[in-house]
Amino acid sequence: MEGLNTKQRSKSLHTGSTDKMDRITCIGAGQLSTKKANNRLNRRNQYLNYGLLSLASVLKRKGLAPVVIHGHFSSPSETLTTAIAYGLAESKLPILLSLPSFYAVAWAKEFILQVKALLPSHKIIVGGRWVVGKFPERLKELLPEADIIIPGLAEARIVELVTGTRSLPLQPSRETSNQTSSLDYSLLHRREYYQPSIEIARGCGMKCSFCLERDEKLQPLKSPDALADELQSTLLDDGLIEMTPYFETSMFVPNKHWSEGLGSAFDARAIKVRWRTEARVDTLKAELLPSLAASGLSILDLGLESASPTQLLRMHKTQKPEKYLEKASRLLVACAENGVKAKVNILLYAGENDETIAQTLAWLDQHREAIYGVSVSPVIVFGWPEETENYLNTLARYGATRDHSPCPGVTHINLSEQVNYEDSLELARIISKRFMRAGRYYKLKSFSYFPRDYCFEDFLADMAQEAGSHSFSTAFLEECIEEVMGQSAHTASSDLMDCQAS
Ligand code: B12
Ligand code: SF4
Repeated sequence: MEGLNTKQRSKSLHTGSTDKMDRITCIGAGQLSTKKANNRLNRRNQYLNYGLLSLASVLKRKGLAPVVIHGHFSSPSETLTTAIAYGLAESKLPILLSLPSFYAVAWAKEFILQVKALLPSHKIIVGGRWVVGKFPERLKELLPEADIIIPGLAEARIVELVTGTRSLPLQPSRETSNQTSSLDYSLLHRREYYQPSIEIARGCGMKCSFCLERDEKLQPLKSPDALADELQSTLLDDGLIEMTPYFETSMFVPNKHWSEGLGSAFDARAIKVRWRTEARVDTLKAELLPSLAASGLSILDLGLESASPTQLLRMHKTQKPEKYLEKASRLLVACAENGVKAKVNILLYAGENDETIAQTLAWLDQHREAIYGVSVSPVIVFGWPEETENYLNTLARYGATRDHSPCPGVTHINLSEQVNYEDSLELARIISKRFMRAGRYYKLKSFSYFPRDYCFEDFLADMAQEAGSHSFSTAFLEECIEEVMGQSAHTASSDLMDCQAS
């Protein structure tokens, strides 16, 4: 495995041969608070904006000098200070500001105002297709100080945008560039702290009613050789927590040739890596698990969503719920047999009632041995009013009503007469706690989202400070510690155990 020198990398980002006049500052907008409970643990999540990193990688390949800085849960001013250290003030090129979700808009607004106060002539280009949608003018109303707002994917036009911003209209582009790009992690500020994402496919098109990728055509998987080459230039072996990449795709549908090819591509390069990906329960073939596990598949996120046939039909998740659930069972068994940890995602949907919830719980209980953890959320409606009206009307047919909007673009709903918005949050917490324990929660998060220097002791200390606000169980903490830390568990200080009380 190629051992990359991270100190050298960040030094070249700061001072290297790059003329600071050519610096392109790419900012991943952060959040002023978290989507879920605004507690310490949720604020530790370090979500990589790999769409932005993809754009920066294109710019670098064209000879420009981008740097990618994430706001995460830092203040806009702190992020601006970092950008200035990278040469923002001396640069003549525009700033790229990426909005990964509607929750990031308030942060972005503050950031733009601060930039404009300090550097009034600097242009700011804003993008992020999940927020801009088909209505850039709506976002412009919220961010009037932004110079240009760009809808859609942007690899094919980013160079033009950065080097000739004035001639561009505020119109949706017809271009698509739905190909995955290889990500250059050397452009990422504090890159060594991120668990890497490798993009292996875009699109999906499976028509689930709640999902924005429902009509985006699925692209072919990146070839095993291209994936292995990208991994080789990405992975660091540096004494921090092991790098365990996430292979990003909305729908992982490999065939036998791809699954076996991955193992061969890794063997040819002597790559040993534990990786994670996400799949539907009814499209990933259980018989591929042995070869995928042999090439390092360790965690599989499964969008089961529900085990109530009624709810599955309402979500348009499947037309044949019984078959769907059968396939899900088979896949879970295959995961367990091959040592792959299955994390199951559950969506509480419109029309939910005692019966539908009982069906889902009974199914999860029945498969408990094969499930490593469960993550539960109520459905949230995202989008501008023009985009969501029809969908909200559809949900109303199942008894759902609008509850409130915590910020523009986000609508929380009462799922039914029986389950209002607050109940849905409580239900989500109860189900999560029933199937997710603290140790496993840490392992799952640390595999992909916690910074690579955030160890289990830090987690336990954070957890103890805010006992009670978590979506996992803190019962059987001693066993959890043993599961995560093995025999050295007994060295974990006993006062950490006090938080078991919650
Ligand atoms: C993978 C994924 C994640 C990953 C990676 C996120 C990431 N930022 O890349 C993780 C797990 C970390 C994640 C986390 C969250 N996610 Co998410 N995620 C997705 C998913 C499945 C795919 C995203 C994707 O398409 N990436 C691929 C890249 C290539 O596309 P891209 O990021 O859009 O980037 C392209 C364009 O947008 C554009 N672009 C982007 N930035 C800029 C900037 C400029 C200047 C320009 C010109 C263009 C441009 O160019 C890029 C390259 O072509 C989607 C959609 C889905 N099917 O559910 C949800 C989705 C985007 N996530 C969502 C949410 C809500 C979240 C969270 C808030 C949830 C949470 N638990 O807190 C966090 C927020 C994370 C954060 N702060 O970044 C919502 C967003 C809803 C909304 N409209 O607000 C979505 C749509 C899912 C849903 N519920 O419907 N997510
Ligand atoms: S399978 Fe997943 S990514 Fe595809 S439309 Fe359904 S929820 Fe969205």
